[in-house]
Amino acid sequence: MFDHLTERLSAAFRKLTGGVVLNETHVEEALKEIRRSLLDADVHFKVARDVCDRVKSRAVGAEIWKNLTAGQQVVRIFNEELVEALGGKEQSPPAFAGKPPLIVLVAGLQGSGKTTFCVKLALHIRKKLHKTVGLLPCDCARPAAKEQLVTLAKRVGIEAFDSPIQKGAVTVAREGLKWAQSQFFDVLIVDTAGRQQIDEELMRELSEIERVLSPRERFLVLDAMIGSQGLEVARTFHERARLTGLVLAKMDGDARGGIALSARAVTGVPIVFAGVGEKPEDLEPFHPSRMASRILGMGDVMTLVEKAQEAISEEDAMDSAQKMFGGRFTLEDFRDQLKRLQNMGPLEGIMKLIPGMGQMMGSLKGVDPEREMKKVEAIINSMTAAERKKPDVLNGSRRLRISKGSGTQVSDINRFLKQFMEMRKMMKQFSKMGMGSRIKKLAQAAQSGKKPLL
Ligand SMILES: Nc1nc2c(ncn2[C@@H]2O[C@H](COP(=O)(O)OP(=O)(O)OP(=O)(O)O)[C@@H](O)[C@H]2O)c(=O)[nH]1
Ligand SMILES: [Mg+2]
Repeated sequence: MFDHLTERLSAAFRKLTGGVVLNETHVEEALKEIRRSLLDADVHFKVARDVCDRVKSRAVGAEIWKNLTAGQQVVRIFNEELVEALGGKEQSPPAFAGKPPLIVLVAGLQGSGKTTFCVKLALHIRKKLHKTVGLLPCDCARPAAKEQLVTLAKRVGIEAFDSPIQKGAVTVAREGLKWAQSQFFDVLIVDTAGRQQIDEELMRELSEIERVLSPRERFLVLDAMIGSQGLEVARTFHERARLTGLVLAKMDGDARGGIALSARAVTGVPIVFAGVGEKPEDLEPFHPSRMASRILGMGDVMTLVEKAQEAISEEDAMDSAQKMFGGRFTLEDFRDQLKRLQNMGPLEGIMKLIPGMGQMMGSLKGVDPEREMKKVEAIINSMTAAERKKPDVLNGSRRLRISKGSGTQVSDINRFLKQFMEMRKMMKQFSKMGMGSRIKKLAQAAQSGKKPLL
C-alpha cells in the first residue's frame, strides 16, 4: 500500500520548492514511484505507462508552485491526469430518457454483482428519476438466478418478469419485452447470466439477447477487486456488446479500484455508477475525483491540499502580524482580517490573542456578529483608499458621506473608528513592550491552535 506517495519520493526531490523548473531527471524520479503506485492499485501496466507519459509531458518544464514542493507539484499534475482519465471533473449520471421502454442490458462475469446492481439501478431510477421500472431476469443458466432477482425486486416493491427459465434466455427476453410494453414501463432493466470465464457461448447468447431487445444502454458490471486482468474482460465485452457504460461493484471493499482506470482507458466508455454495499440503496453515481484520490492514496491529496493552505495562511498571518505590531495596520488590513474571520479562517486564533481585538470582538456580543461584521465591511468599503490608509483624515463631512454610502448611521461610524483607533494604540504599546520579536511565535502558535507563552 502506498498511502503517502509524496513521502516515498526521494528526500532530495521533495526538498525542491517554489520557483524551480522541473527537469526531466526530477520528473523521471517521481514517475518511478507513481508508476509503482498505479501498479499497486492494479492498473494495467500499459494504462499506467500512458498516464505516466502524459504526466511527464506536462511536468517537464513546469515551474513548481510557490507553496508546493517538487513532489507535491508532480502529484498534483498526476491527480489532474487521473481525474481526466476517469472521466473529467464534471460527469452527469445517465438520465435514461428515451422512447419507453428504454432498455438497459446488464452484463458481466459471474459473481461480479450484476443482479444486485439491477435492483439498485431500478430503485435509483424510480426514486431519483421518478420513472416506472421493470426488471427482466434473463439469467437462465443458474437455476436460482431468476428467484434471486424476483425476491430482491419484491423486497423493494419493483416489478419483475417471472417465467420458466427452461424457455431459454432469448425467448424470455422476447416475452419480457412484450410484458414491459404492456405494462408501459419507462425503463426495463435486463439481468443476464455470468460465467466463470469469458466464453464464446455466453457472448453468443448476449449478442442474441441484444439483437432481440436493441437495448439503448449496455452496461458492464466489474468487480472492483478484479485486478489488472479486468482490462481484457472490458475489452472483450466492449467488442461484443458495444458498451455504453461501466459499473464498478463492491467499491465498499478495500480494492484500490485500478480497474476503473484500465477499463475506461480500453473502452473509452464512461464509468456511470459505483456499487458501495450489498443493499439495494448502496449505489452512487461515479465520481472521477474521488476515484482518483482512491487510486492515488487519499493521504496524498489531503496532504497536498493542507500543505498548500498552511503555507499560504502562515505567510499571510506573518505579514499581518508584522504590520499590526509595526503600527502599519490600516483599515484595509482590518477589512481583510474581517473577511477571514467571517470564513472562520485560520486567523481567528491570532485575532483573539491580540490585545484590543478580543475586546472589539467582545463588544459585538449580544448583537448579530455576522450583521455587525457586514456593517463594518460596508463602512470600510465606502471609504476612499486614502481614508483607509489614514483614518485620521475622517472629519465630519467625510463620515456623513460614508454613512450615506454604507447605509449606516454616523454614530456607527464614530463608534467603529474609536474602537479601531484604540485597537491600534494597544497594538503599538504591545510592540513597544518588546513583543515584536515574539510575533513569529505568536503567529505560529495561533496557526497550530495553541496558546503561546508570552
Ligand atoms: N459489498 C458489496 N457486495 C456486493 C456489491 N454488489 C454485489 N455484492 C455481493 O456480491 C455477490 C454477488 O452479487 P450478484 O449480484 O449475485 O452477482 P451476479 O453478477 O449477479 O452473479 P451471477 O448471477 O452468479 O453471475 C452477492 O453476495 C452480493 O451481495 C457491492 O457493491 N458491495
Ligand atoms: Mg446474477
